[in-house]
Amino acid sequence: MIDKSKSVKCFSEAQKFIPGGVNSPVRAFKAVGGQPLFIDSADGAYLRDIDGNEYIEFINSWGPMILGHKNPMIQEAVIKAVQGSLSFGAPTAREVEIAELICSMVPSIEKIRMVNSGTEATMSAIRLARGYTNKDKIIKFEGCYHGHGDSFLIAAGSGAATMGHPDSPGVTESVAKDTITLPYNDLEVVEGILVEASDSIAAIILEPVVGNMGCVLPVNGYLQGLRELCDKHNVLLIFDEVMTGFRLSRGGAQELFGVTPDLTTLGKIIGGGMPVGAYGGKKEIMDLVSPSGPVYQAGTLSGNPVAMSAGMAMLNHLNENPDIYESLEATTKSMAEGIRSNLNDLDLNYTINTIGSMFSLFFTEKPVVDFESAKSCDFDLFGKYFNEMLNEGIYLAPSQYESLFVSTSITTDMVDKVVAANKSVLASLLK
Ligand code: HOZ
Repeated sequence: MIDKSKSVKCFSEAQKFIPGGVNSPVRAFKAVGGQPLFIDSADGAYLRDIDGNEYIEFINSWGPMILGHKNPMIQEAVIKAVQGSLSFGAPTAREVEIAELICSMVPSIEKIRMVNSGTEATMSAIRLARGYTNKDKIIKFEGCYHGHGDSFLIAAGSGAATMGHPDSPGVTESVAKDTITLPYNDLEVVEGILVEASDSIAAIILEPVVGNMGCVLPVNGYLQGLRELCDKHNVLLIFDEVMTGFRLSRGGAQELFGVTPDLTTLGKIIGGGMPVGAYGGKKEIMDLVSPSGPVYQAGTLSGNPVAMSAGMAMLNHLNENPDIYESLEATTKSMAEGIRSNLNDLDLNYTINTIGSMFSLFFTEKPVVDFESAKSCDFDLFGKYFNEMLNEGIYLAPSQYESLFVSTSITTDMVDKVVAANKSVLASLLK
């Protein structure tokens, strides 16, 4: 057994001063029945905890550390920016450069506004959609997670589902009534609602590939079908690409699937891992944002010079090295194939979903295509599996409702280690 005593002590201290001992719920390991590790540092594909244990990791700050930790290029950019001060609350040329770069990389984005988190991005995007269409309601899908804005904490995935509160107390009835929740991957049900009520619906928001009920892919034609329905019924289509943006391809899921949303929300990857979010889309819609238009949204730390510099280094690198995506996909596929062949030798119900560098192993025999099927997993087995993998030095996402993210720092040897650990852990759990 590895020594986690410093983490144990830190967690007990943390619980005195921080609700649940953590600043974001999934990290508490509550769903897997364990004890959270307190991280000291990370390098490449390795996380190091305060007890000095090292783990090959697949969280990567929930996506943005696509180049692994301590990337020298990004660190250099940050150090240089810090030397010029931490924040101005006034415009910088760097914001213009990164806006131009993002507009050139993401097909649907003609104008973009920086904010500080994915949550801010989605809250602002639906306000804008309401301002543009003069309609109040939005459609979201069960198990999709769009941050912790009130309108989205209804049938929400990620930590909300993990903690057993997909509908959060504190969200007023009057807010909740403006969010229509529907099952993911079912076009017919969307069409039914739009035929009935499109006069009151401003936008459909979704994760084009879901990362927050585990990794769940859109079925063939689903994204195209939503695009057509939105056009037909005068409803905006918003892709929440906080997880998929710059991860599935340079232009995100929208480029991969060839479907152009009206608005896109982006997250921490555009800050190279620093706290950043953004929303962007068609000029005609974005020009309604203040000060060019009346839809208000603001923030002193928006476009922060340090975060913009880190993001610029990251995005330039991804833009100039598109082969990264093929190699990330190859690594992820080889891990998935190794695990599949292990599991076929065991008496175990499972489903693997993978796309690009996103990956989920679900302990269910059902294909996982929506929240209902994700809920059918054996969560007890997942908790045991997670903790045993941790003991083997492999840090997975501490919830069945989260995707794994592969970074370019994962080597073939590491994949072999993960596949071997997966086999021995599951064989012993199923004995
Ligand atoms: N809700 C995040 C993943 N989908 C987890 C955030 C965190 O704990 O950092």
